[in-house]
Amino acid sequence: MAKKEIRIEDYSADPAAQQMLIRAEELGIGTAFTRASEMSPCNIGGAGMCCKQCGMGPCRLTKEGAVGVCGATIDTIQARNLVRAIAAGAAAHSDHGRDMAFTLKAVANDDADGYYIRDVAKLRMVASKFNIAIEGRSPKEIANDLADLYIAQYGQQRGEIAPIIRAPEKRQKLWREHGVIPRGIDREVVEALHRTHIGDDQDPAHLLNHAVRTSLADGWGGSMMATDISDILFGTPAPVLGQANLGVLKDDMVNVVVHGHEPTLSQMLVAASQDPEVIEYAHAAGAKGVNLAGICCTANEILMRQGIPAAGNFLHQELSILTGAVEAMVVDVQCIMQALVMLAEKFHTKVITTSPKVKIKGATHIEFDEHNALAIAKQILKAAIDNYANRGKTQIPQVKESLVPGFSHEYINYMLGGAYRGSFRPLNDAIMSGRIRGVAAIVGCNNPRSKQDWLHTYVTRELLKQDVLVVETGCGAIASAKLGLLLGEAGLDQVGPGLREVCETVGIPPVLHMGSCVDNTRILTVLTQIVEEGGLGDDIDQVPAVGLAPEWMSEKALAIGTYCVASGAYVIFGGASPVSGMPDKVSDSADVLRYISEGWEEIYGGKLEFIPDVDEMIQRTLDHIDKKRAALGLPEWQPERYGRSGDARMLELESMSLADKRAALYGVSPN
Ligand code: SF4
Ligand code: MSK
Repeated sequence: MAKKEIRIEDYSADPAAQQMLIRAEELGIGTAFTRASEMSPCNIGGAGMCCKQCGMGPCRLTKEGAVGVCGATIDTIQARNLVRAIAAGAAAHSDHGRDMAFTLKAVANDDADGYYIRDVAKLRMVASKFNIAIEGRSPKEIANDLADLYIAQYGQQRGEIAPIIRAPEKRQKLWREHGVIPRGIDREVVEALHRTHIGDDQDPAHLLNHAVRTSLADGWGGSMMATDISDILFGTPAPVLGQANLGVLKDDMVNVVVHGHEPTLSQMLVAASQDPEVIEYAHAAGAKGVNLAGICCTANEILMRQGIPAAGNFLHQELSILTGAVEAMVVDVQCIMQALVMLAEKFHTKVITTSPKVKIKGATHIEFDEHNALAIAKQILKAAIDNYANRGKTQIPQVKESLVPGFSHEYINYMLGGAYRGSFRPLNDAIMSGRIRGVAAIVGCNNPRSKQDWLHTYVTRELLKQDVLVVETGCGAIASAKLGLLLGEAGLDQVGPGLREVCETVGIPPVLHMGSCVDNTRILTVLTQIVEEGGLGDDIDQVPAVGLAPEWMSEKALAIGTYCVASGAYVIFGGASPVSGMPDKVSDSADVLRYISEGWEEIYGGKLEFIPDVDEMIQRTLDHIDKKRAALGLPEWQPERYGRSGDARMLELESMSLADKRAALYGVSPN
């Protein structure tokens, strides 16, 4: 059968990406986009029907009633594969949190040159949640205790991890009843690996119960702690002007792209790039200075705090090197493609690995150490500057958009009432009245198996038209940024009338950028605060809200999806299900699929579904929101009731004669 020809426009919805893909084609260079189209996914492994847990396999279960050499059934194999993926995702996020906790400890003990406690208010707020004494103590004393507490969550063997107390009380009780509160973060990840070893846990429901516990160790544990400490050390995000897309790279500057996840590295590179010594060094090399730009979640970390531009999301990592204008791509952990090194060899770009956990053959390794961070950051930037002279022909797409990121839950609380009356009340009221129909969190990665950014932005736009307030994190947020949806009023002509009124009144964009992928915990906090504010039920599963990851690809996404489900949310993933099985061939293969949807819904009120059809994804989101509204006794969504106040009304009045205006405002006849 002839292979279907793929056009560049089918690879990405982003014009900057399209330009770079044309360049790649001209230069005969492959990218993740072309590799994905050349390599079909394995339909056995992809459906979760392959087990390689021991040397008797791999076993591929493709026939009705088939079992592995050890007798494992397809539902056991699928559940095991899913548990392992969730454990890997939880491990990645939580290990990030662990490194942040060690950095906090070092800062508290004057052993981390260049780092400071920037947000003392957040430090005091978080510490007081755990009954750490704050009055009469210095920030470093408090930080030392908090760091000790957080570090202890990893090795704790019994009891409950401390941050779980931040969930609604009813939810905590439910988790206790089902025995899924994590005892210690490392313990749950280790147990996930143990249980899925050959000859261990072979009851799918029991295995999936542990998947929930492991994911909670991520969402209400490692990730939440990572977010807390990032805010304490680098500042809690508040709105700031930024830019996104490859057009942020500069022809006359040394371009350093920082890619990965941990802000300890990227924040220090920001500081070093502004150091007079480094700027002088760049000038001496003939450049105007050092231009720092981010990729993936590290981009979000520095974008939402300092407004450092984002060169793009996950699938932009290769494309940025293809511009020929990147002197160094500095990476730490997670979502870094090995292909970068081979690609960089074709240009002058230096790929610099920095984490003791991540080396890539062929890359330059300059190990980062938080105890000596500023000096190492300067060394990295100088290596990039030295490489400026090797730059050849460049092609930087002149495509970029402005955006306003930085909507932490603290800022949302503040923006809804100011310093003295900060509150979630206006948001709850807007949902209760129907001005806002519900909330959607659209998060997660890019995946070259679907057109880059298209699913993200299509779902976002369609939900905005339906008065659904959208919050975003990770690569999804950068997708919306590239489309101009994160810029105040610029996106308001695309939203429903009720949501528009709210955005105009509060002065916010219709899509709120809430951070990186560990910052999905901010969304958990927002949902908890909505519950605590009152009027929308007494637990997260009652809030008219849905989580979506239309272009997911990483194991971390599966961990995030699962902790959101366990927290009570309906979560929809786009693309292929890793536990789909082949229902036409294997009769029991739908068990796991059913369990993570109907089974989890029965227990937790949230469910996980994989829906490849985008319109169905949107419809199910709206149906769920409306179902939750009805269950709360809220009025049906009636958009025609809104849209005649706020800026729209002011503009309408402005165009009227004085007499008509009086009639409209006071009911006085023009005659
Ligand atoms: Fe096959 Fe069982 Fe070994 Fe898996 S654990 S590879 S199903 S024999
Ligand atoms: S970086 S996990 S591709 S969101 Fe967090 Fe983006 Fe997904 Fe990596």
